[in-house]
Amino acid sequence: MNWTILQWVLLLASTGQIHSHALLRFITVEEQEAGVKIGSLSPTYSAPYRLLDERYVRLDESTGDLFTKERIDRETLCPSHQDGECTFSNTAVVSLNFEIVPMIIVVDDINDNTPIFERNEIPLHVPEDASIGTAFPLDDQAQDKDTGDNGLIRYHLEDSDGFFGIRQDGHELELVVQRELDRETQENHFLVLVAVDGGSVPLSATAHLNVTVTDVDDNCPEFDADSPITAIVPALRVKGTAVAQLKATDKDLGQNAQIAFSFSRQITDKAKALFHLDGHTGLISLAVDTQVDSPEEHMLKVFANSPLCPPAQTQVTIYIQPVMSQEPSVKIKFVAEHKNQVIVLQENEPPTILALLELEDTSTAKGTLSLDKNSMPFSLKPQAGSYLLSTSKPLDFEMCGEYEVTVIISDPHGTRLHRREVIKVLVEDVNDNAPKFEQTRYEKDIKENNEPGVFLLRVQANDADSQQFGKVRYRLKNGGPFRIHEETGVISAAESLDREQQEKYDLTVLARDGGEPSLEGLAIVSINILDVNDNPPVFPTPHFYFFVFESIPQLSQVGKVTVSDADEGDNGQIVDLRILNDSVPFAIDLAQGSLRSTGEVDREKQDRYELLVVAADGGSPVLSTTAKMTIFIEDVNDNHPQVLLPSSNLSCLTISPATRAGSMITKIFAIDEDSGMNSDITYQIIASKPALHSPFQIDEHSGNITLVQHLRGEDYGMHHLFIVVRDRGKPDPLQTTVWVNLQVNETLEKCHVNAIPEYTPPRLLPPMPVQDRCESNAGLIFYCGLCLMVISVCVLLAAVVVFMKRKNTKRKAEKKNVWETGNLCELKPLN
Ligand SMILES: *[C@@H]1O[C@H](CO)[C@@H](O)[C@H](O)[C@H]1NC(C)=O
Ligand SMILES: *[C@@H]1O[C@H](CO)[C@@H](O)[C@H](O)[C@H]1NC(C)=O
Ligand SMILES: *[C@@H]1O[C@H](CO)[C@@H](O)[C@H](O)[C@H]1NC(C)=O
Ligand SMILES: *[C@@H]1O[C@H](CO)[C@@H](O)[C@H](O)[C@H]1NC(C)=O
Ligand SMILES: CC(=O)N[C@H]1CO[C@H](CO)[C@@H](O)[C@@H]1O
Repeated sequence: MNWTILQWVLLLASTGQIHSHALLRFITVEEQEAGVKIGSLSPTYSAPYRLLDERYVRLDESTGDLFTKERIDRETLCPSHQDGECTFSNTAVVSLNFEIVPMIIVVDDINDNTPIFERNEIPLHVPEDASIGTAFPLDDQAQDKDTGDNGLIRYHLEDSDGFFGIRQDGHELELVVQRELDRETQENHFLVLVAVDGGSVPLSATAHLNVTVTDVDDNCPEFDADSPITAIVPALRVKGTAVAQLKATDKDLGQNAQIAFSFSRQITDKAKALFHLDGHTGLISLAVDTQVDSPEEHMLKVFANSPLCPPAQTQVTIYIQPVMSQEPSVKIKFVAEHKNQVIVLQENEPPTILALLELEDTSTAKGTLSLDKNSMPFSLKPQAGSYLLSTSKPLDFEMCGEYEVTVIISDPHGTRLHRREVIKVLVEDVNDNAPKFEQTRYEKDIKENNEPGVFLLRVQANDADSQQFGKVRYRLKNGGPFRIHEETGVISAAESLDREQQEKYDLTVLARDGGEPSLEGLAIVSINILDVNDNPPVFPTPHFYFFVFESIPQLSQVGKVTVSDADEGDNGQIVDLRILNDSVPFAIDLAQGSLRSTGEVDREKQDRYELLVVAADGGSPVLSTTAKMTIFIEDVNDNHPQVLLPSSNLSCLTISPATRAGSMITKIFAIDEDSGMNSDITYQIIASKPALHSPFQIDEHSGNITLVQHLRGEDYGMHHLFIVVRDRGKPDPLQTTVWVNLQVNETLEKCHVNAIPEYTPPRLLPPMPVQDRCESNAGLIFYCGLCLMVISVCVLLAAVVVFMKRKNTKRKAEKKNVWETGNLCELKPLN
C-alpha cells in the first residue's frame, strides 16, 4: 500500500468524510480537442475504473486514464465564476471493492474572448466648474468573459486633448478632469475609450465618449444620507416584496421626480434577475419568488441620473436568508442503468453497485441512512461519506421482477425517522432457465399394426423464463416412425409399427426455448410395441425330404422338423406340430422337433410316403401352416436272390454231343426283390462234377450257360455244375446256390437226376468278378490319389528337412560369434 492510499484511508477512518484537499484534482485547458489525456487514476487506484458521470470526460476502464470527451468552453461551463477556478466534479468507482473516488477537474482559461463594450457611444455630462482632479464614474465598462489576466482589462484614452484622464481602481472606472473646462470655449469633447485585456496576445475594444460640459448654475442629484445601504430579505419571499427604498434629491428640482434611478451595468446577472428597481421611486423589490438554501449576498450599485448631470452613485448590499430545511435529504446518483429514476437490472448479474446515495444534512439536522428490513437482497454501505446501494446477490426475475428498495433517513442514533425514500428496481428477464420436462422418462405401450397417426402420449416441458424465453418448442431426435407436435408435445406414430422388426423405441425428446441463444431440456420416451398374433408358424422349407432305410428300428429318429414363429409369448409358441395323415408309420415328437418312425416300413411294399405336416401357434386366433413331407424308404439288402430256373436242384438237361462249341445251352434265371445293387445278380460256377475240366461256362451277368469247346468222348455223361447266385448288396452280398445238371448223350432222352452230389462249398467263396470299368477306374483314381498323397508328404518332409538344416547352420553361425566375442573379452585387461 503506498503512502497516498494510506493517507486517504486514515483520513476516511478519522473523519468519515471527504475533505476538499482529499479530492483528486485534474487540470485541463478549455477548448481542447476530444481525446486529450488529462491524467490517470492508475498510480493510486486499482482497476476496474468507472465514472458516475460521463459528461465532458471519459475514463478508460482498464488503464484508468482520463481523457477529454468533447471540447469544453470554460465560459459556458462556468458563466458566473468569472474570477476564480472553473471546475466540475465527478465521481469514479474503482477497484473490485467499489471504492469511491471524488474528483475535481479544473478547466483553465485561455484568452479566447475579446472585451466588449455594451454601448458604442457613451454620453457623459460634466459641470463647467469641475475642478482639476474631479472624478466622474464611468459605468460603461467593457466585459471580458475570460478569467485571470485574460479577463483583466486596462483602459486608456485616445484622442484626448489633455482635458481628461482615466483612473482605474479595482472595479471602479472614473473619468478625471485634468484641465480647466470652459463651456463657452468647447462644449463637447469626443474621446475614444480603449479596453485591452491582459492576455499574452492582448485583445482590445473601443467605445466613443461624448463629454458635454454643462452650465455652472446646475445642481445635480445626490443620494440622501439616510438612503439604505444594506437590506435583509428573509427566506421565502414572493415576487414584489419591497427590499429597500432609495432616496436621492436634486436641489434645483426640489423634487426627485426628475431623478431617474438605474442599476449599474456592472451588477451580476443573477442580481439583475432577482431584483427590480423602480426608476422613478427608487424602490428595490423582488422580481421573482425567492427561496434559497444557503445565505446569499448581492451588491447592487445604483445610479441616480438627472439630465445634464453626471450620475450620483450608491451601493446597497442585500442579504437573502436561506430557507431552513428541517430534514436532511438524499441525493441519488445512479450507477446502474436507469430510466425515469427506475433502475433496470438484468437478472443473474453478480452483486453490483446500483447507486451512490449522498446524504445532504441541513444546519439543524444531521442524518444517517439505512435500508428497510425488507429490502432484501440489497445492501447499503457507507463509504467515503456517501452510501453505496448494491445488490447482495444475483436477482432472479422468476422469483421477483420488481423491487422497491426503501431507504430510511433517520437521525444519527437511528431513533428518529426523518423520511423514507423509495428506489425502484426492475429486473429484466434473461434466458437462464432451460425447459424442464415434467418427467425425465416417459413410457408407453402400443399394440403393433396400429393405424398410422395414432395418438401415443403427450410430453410437457416448462420454462420458468418469461415470454419468448419461456416459449417451448418440441422436437424428436432419431424419431424414426414417430412424430411430435412442435407446440403441443403430442407424440404420435406416423406409420404402422411391426413388433417383429423392432419391439422397443427409446426416443429423445428435446424442448427448446425461444432465447438467443436458446436452452434445451431433454427427456427419454420409451415406447414398447406389444405383440399381436400376426405371424403364422414358418417351416424352413415348404417341402421336407427325408430318406430312411427300410430296416429302421421303431422310435428311432428320422430327421428334424423345425418350425419357428416371429411372434412373442403364446403367439410365438408352437403348441401343435403333427402329421395330418392317419395310420402312417411316422410321428413328430413336438418337444424335440424330431420325426420318428412308429412302425415297420418295407420298401418292397411302399417305397415313399407323401405326407402333410401342420404346425399351429398358441395365439388367439390360432395361426397354422402346413408343409409337404416326402419320406423316401431306402432299400436294405434283405432279400436273397431267388432262382426261378432251374426250378429244382434235380432238374436236368440233355445235350447232344454234336452241339457246336460256343452255342448257348441253357440259362439260369434268378430274381432279387431288393433294388439297386441289392438286386444286381451275378452267377458263378464254383465247382463242377466230375471235377475235370468243364466244357461249360456261365455268363456272370445274364446267367447264359454256353459250351466252350467241342464235346469229346470223355465229356459224355452227367455234368453237375454248382452255381452261386449272388447279389451285389453292401456290405455283405446275399447268395443262393443251385445245382445245374447237364447230360451229354446222343439219345437225347429225358434225363433224370435222383440225388445231388455230396459237396461242401468252401467257406470263402472266390471273389466276385469286377463289375465294369467304372469300378476299375475307381481303383485307378484311388491309386493316383494315394500316389499324390505320398508325393505331397515327401515334398513336405523335404521342406522340413531343408528348414531344419538352415536353422542349424544359423545356430552354428551364432555360436561361432559368441565364441569369438568370448575370446575378445578374455584378451581385454582387467582394470
Ligand atoms: C454629444 O452630446 C450632445 C448633447 O447630449 C449632443 O447634442 C451631440 O449630438 C452629441 N454628439 C455626438 C457626435 O453624438
Ligand atoms: C396324406 O394326405 C395327403 C392329403 O390328404 C394325400 O395327398 C397323401 O396321399 C396322403 N399320404 C398317404 C401316405 O396317405
Ligand atoms: C440245391 O442244393 C444246394 C446245395 O446242396 C442247396 O443249398 C439248395 O437249397 C438246393 N435247392 C433246392 C431248391 O432244394
Ligand atoms: C443269353 O441268351 C439269350 C437267348 O436265350 C440271348 O438273347 C443273350 O444275348 C445271351 N446273352 C449273352 C451275354 O450271351
Ligand atoms: C455214355 C452214356 O451214358 N450213354 C448212354 C446213352 O443212353 C443210352 C439209352 O438210355 C444208354 O444205354 C447209354 O449208356
